[in-house]
Amino acid sequence: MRPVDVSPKVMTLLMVVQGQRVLLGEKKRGFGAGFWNGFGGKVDAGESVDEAALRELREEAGIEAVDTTRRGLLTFVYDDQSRPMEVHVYHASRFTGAPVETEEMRPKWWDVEDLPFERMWPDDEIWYPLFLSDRRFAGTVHFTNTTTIVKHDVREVAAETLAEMVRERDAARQS
Ligand code: 6OG
Repeated sequence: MRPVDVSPKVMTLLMVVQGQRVLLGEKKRGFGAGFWNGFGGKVDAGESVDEAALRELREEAGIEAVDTTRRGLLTFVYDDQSRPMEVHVYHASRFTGAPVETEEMRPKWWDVEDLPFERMWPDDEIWYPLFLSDRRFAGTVHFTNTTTIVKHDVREVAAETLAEMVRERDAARQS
């Protein structure tokens, strides 16, 4: 019998923040359709996580970020899906091009004081305050029925701790 694959799906998530405004996209299809979210998706074979973050932003919003930084590492565990998700969260403030609607996403600028949390993944309310105040963060969120949070341990971490966690995950994937 083939062993069950429980390695996490490695994903990216990038939000562009300019002063008081955040660029989000309304997901038009697939996992999380109907939710407003940053831009991202699966890391392809042979691609670094950083490269994937830029590619997904390009594919989903038609823009090129020029100053991305890593901000968070989130693991999502679901009781109704076979594999957890490892989401690498990025921040950018500068980009070239103009956001356009794509097959996947409808982009729109939101005021940071007026984010549509009722139409976003429920974990966002936990980590956006850290993200928007330029902190680094990490942790695991456990879901039941895909979207209900059962428990979480997301917390602020030092930049060096985040970098070390990322190095460990990279090494685990390559082994
Ligand atoms: P595709 O299926 O389009 O990638 N994602 C989440 N984002 C937030 N904010 N919260 C979650 O809570 C999420 N679960 C997944 C990762 C899906 C995109 O959705 C993000 C990817 O950017 C559970 O390839």
